Amino acid sequence: MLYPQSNCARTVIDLGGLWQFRLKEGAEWKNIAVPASYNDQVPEADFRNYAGLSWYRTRITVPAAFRDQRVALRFDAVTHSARILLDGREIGRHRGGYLPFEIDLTDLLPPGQTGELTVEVDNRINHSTLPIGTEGATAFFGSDNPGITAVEAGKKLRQEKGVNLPAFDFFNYAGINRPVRLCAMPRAYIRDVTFVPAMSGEVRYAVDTVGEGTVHIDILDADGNTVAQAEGREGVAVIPSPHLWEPWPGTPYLYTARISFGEDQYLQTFGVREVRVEGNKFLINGKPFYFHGPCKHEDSPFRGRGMDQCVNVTDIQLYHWLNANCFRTSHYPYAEEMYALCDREGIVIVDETPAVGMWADENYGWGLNDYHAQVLRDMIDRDKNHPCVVVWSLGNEPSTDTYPQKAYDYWYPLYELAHRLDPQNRPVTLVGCQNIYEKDLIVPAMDVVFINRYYGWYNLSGDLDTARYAFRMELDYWEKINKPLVLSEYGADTIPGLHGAVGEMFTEEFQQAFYEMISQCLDERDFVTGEMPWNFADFDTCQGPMRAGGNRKGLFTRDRRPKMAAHYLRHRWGNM
Ligand code: GCB
Repeated sequence: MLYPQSNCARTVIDLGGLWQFRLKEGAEWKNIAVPASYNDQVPEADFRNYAGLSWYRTRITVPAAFRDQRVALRFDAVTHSARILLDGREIGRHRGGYLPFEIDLTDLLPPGQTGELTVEVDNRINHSTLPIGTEGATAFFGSDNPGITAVEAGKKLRQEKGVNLPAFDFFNYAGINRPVRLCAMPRAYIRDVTFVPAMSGEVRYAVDTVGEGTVHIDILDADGNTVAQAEGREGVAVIPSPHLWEPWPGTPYLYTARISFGEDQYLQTFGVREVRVEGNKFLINGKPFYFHGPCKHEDSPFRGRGMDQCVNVTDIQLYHWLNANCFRTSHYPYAEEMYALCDREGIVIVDETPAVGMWADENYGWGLNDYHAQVLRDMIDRDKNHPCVVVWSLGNEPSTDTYPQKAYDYWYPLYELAHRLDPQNRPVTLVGCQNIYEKDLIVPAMDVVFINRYYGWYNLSGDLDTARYAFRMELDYWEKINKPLVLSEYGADTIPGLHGAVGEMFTEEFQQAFYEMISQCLDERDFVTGEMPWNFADFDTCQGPMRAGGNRKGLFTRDRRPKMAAHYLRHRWGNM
């Protein structure tokens, strides 16, 4: 789905601002900011902990000037599912909280008219959603002491109340998290574009259109000069001696394709770069690439998971400060603005579906296969043209060792599907949990092995010498698999300002010593192609006995102040 664009043929009206919000049936309507999560905008426990349907409303007008145009209402993300009503009548629905959807308004609200728009939001998570909820059975942290009569009775009561218990470690922020826009374009229009550039300068392309017309393409360099042209809905344009898109610290050179179709026009940026796995190397433009940068969350004070360009820019500038070159969109696709920014800044992205929390049981995958495939399809469709995206991640930390064959049967078809869907055929991974790795069939079957490991934190806690010994032993195992390996999470909760001459867990000294120890193990191995600490910044989670004010494994605090370990990694990565 194309990102909304204002140009000589198209107009976009941003519908962000103050809307009205009702948390539940019968509650009063309150002012609420859009886009942003609703949870932290009102200081009431209900807003934080609510599980169920809520409603947003505002009035929208289609300008009279949009006569004879196609008009669409575009939601970049409503978490986790949405029902859209116009003057009380349902006009659309969408399942899934991190990808865009569009409703054609052309015949529903004529130019010059105003209507009341209602967005019904459902924030509930369970075995039929991505990310997954535990269905009230067990909280993510805390064992809920199975078997104790009174605790079991409490769990039952909790389940009846209808609470959200995430099977994942980030706060279940909900609402209209990303922009809402009214988009006008000619009736005969460009529906989608696909670009597959090669280092030779050959750019394969396809343009999907609706209505009558012919397609013409001009490819412009960064100075606006036309360097190639093509005619027709698909074909090849050739850029003579192209500038390559290179990740930081190289130059992330971007071209723009100006696509004309009848009266419509769309400008698509793309980069000329190739991504490939060869033996145990990950290659960008034929050169070995070493991933080094912390994983992220979309998380900031007040707005929760709400899109904010200022936060995005600040974060990416801090990646530059860190001398980092990448992140993973743990644990869901991010706002489209972030990918466009990373295209320009040369920050490489591992793009992840929201499949997190898939624990093992007899009924592995809870029948999510088709829906998961749809989400993967929509994510690849949305992000396929971004040069910054170099790996697709099918999901995070499913159980893969309790029912190894069931896990393989669930995930392998998704792996194949990702390869079939992606016109650029990027490498695919599934991020593995710390587990009985010898039993795991699916994680080693990926193009690049991504493993999350917490030696010295969740296990062998605090004893970094023993942790080093154990981690080295596991690396011996992976060395034999002979694929590129990325340590895709490792980290230690750290309270900023907590110090110790002897660095114990939670001190800044411990966090730094932990990273020094792991770095030492990684530096010994040739097949290791990346290190992605957990996490860029402290972030909000649901409350629990292991979370004091959220997850504190950030290299930065939640308000983006560096801890000691950030200085250490900045120095390490600066010397790479
Ligand atoms: C993990 C998860 C991540 C958690 C992290 C932690 O393995 O992938 O979502 O936040 O561990 O800090 O426990």
